[in-house]
Amino acid sequence: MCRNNSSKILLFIPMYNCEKQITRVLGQFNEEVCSYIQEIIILNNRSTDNGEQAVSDYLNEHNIPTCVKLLRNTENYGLGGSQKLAFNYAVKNGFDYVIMLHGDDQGSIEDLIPYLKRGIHKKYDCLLGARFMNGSKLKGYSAFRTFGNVVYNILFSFGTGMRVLDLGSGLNMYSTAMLKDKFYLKYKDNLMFNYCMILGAAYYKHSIRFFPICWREDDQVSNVKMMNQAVTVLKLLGSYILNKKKFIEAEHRDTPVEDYTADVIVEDLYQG
Ligand SMILES: Nc1nc2c(ncn2[C@@H]2O[C@H](COP(=O)(O)OP(=O)(O)O)[C@@H](O)[C@H]2O)c(=O)[nH]1
Ligand SMILES: [Mg+2]
Repeated sequence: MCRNNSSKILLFIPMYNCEKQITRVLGQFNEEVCSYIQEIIILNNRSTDNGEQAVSDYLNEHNIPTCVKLLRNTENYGLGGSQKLAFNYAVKNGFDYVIMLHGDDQGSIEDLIPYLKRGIHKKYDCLLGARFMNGSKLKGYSAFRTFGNVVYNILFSFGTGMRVLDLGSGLNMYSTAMLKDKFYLKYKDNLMFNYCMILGAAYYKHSIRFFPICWREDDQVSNVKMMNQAVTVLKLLGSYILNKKKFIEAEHRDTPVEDYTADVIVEDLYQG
């Protein structure tokens, strides 16, 4: 039996080569947190480490008080591809909201709980975790990296005409009502998917609320190639500003994927 609350909420954890951190992420799902979440899916994006084993061992030894599934993507779809897969899954399975929490333990689901408690998520299309606003806490980020992010937030704020406080943290929540028409399918499949989501939100005038989060970088390995990404992101913003409609309708993937699919590896049903 799965949990039953007023809104049906899916939480997904994109996992790629983070076997050391993933069990710490799973350790965040205590009774209170799980009282808001009907199902957790861990999406293994074809990791080359033992993340899957770490997850299934953890599930054997611990009891997470909600339904948990471990899925393995048919191919490595990139972080954006995993997000699309999770969005599609949420829409198809009748969830009202979908939360993303990165698998490498940089953030905490606890930061979102006060908003769920007060039902604030129901008033917005997106609740987006922000690393660079009043109340946020950063650990292990260099001043240069923080500065760069703040500059990009300002550029995107000008380019989109809405206040952008983070272009893509690892803790976000979306309403599936807004995702239903799958406007995101042609966005980039890599780490730049979230930048496209911000531009899409500006175009479609989604209602967004940023909320402060704690974000740490201790033993995680970031796959972001900073300089390379900085240039590509600017080009993305430039092409949006030049022709918004064209940007929204364009194919942004290098290799379009017909269908984002995954196999269920472990299914841990909660006997509430
Ligand atoms: N880099 C990368 N991360 C992925 C992929 N699929 C899922 N992820 C997860 O996405 C999250 C973000 O990736 P990461 O490299 O840590 O980027 P950063 O934290 O934004 O610097 C992590 O939790 C990864 O485990 C993928 O194909 N590539
Ligand atoms: Mg990370």
